[in-house]
Amino acid sequence: MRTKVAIIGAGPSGLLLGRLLENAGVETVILERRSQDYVLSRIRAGVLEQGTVELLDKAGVGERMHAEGLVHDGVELCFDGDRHRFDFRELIGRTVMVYGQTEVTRDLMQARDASGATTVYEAENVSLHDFDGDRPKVRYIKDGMEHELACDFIAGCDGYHGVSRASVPEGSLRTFERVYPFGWLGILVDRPPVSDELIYAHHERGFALCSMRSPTRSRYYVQVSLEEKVEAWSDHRFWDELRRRVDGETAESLMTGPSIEKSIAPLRSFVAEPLRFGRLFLAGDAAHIVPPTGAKGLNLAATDVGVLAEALVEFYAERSSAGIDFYSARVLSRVWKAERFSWWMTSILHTFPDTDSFGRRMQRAEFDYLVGSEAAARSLAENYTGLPY
Ligand code: RFL
Ligand code: PHB
Repeated sequence: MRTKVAIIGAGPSGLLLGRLLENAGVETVILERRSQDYVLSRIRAGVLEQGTVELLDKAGVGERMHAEGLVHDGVELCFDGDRHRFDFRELIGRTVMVYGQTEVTRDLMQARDASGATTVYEAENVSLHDFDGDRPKVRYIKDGMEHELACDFIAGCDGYHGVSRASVPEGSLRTFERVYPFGWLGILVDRPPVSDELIYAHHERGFALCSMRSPTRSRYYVQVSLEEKVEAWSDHRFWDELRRRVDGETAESLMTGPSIEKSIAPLRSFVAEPLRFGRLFLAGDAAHIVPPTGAKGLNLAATDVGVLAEALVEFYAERSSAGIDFYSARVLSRVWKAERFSWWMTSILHTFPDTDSFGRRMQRAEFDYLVGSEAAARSLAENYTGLPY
């Protein structure tokens, strides 16, 4: 088999890249380790920046998002029970869209299936070869048979644990990492959200987040230690803990119910540099990880592949390598700013095991500054709704 761009991974970055390239007449094949149903069963991000919404529109997959997604004008931050609303529309004239990653992925999969482009699910033992020359190849096993896919370029969109970054020769990659000493325990529940907008709460018992997927489906998180096991958290225990961390009014209005999903995610900041090795490109979680506090992971993945698609289309249309040569630097400058924002949101909203009384006062002062200064509030708004690239 032969194609122009071999894409490893059918998460949001691989599927969106595939869609943008196919729309421009650049043929792709996607190789995904898991089944389609498995990919759709993962519950992850919930907030789309305006730029991500625009990119999904450009890709021609925005129809259901606009019909079912919820436009949010702002968010609320709550510090030890004091709640304050930040109105992004008023502050900077921008908004975000609440539409789950699962739905984005479903829309992209349906569009790809309808277009007839090739996606190989349950592709095992994917391995990358010869991307330092002009004729890269990808080998994989499907239904017990070995296959080889020849291509012009390989896009590594296979997440943090994927094979693409691991295939880069040692010494060619520099990595930067911070692992946080806690995780998020999240539940999904078929009950209306407690508020029209998201509430991010700091409490001495730990961070909590009230989020949503639709007017009838809510997503809630509490910070837990890394030693916690999900089995130790009955629904009852979860609701009790959440109530203690938010303000009284929110605690009283919570509509609780049986969880339909419950899992713990660790928090990490990670960046690999550079993002191009010959004819291999890294994009999305394969290239960088942010803690979810800033709601940036999926949005960074989308901007990466927006830039990469433009560069590859330019290569085929104009035989110019200017775009692909600039890909890594262009993407990384935005990635580092999102890393900064996600790290900062995480730092002020969570309880760290080694935070002393001075550190706690600094967290409170950050909150009071945001509440009291329009300049600080505008900075929060521009970062949360997405910096330009
Ligand atoms: P994905 O979604 O991980 O998709 C990568 C795909 O590659 C496949 N794969 C392979 N395929 C072939 N061969 C191999 N060797 C392969 N190895 C892996 C995988 O099966 C998978 O289908 O990466 P992508 O597309 O870059 O998308 C990134 C986003 O998924 C990610 O940034 C966000 O979901 C991060 N994230 C969150 N971001 C937010 O903005 N808000 C959130 O609330 C939020 N919650 C989360 C998250 C990530 C989580 N992870 C990674 C565990 C919650 C969790 C639990
Ligand atoms: C979510 O709804 O899963 C969500 C929303 C905002 C975040 C993180 C997660 O910052």
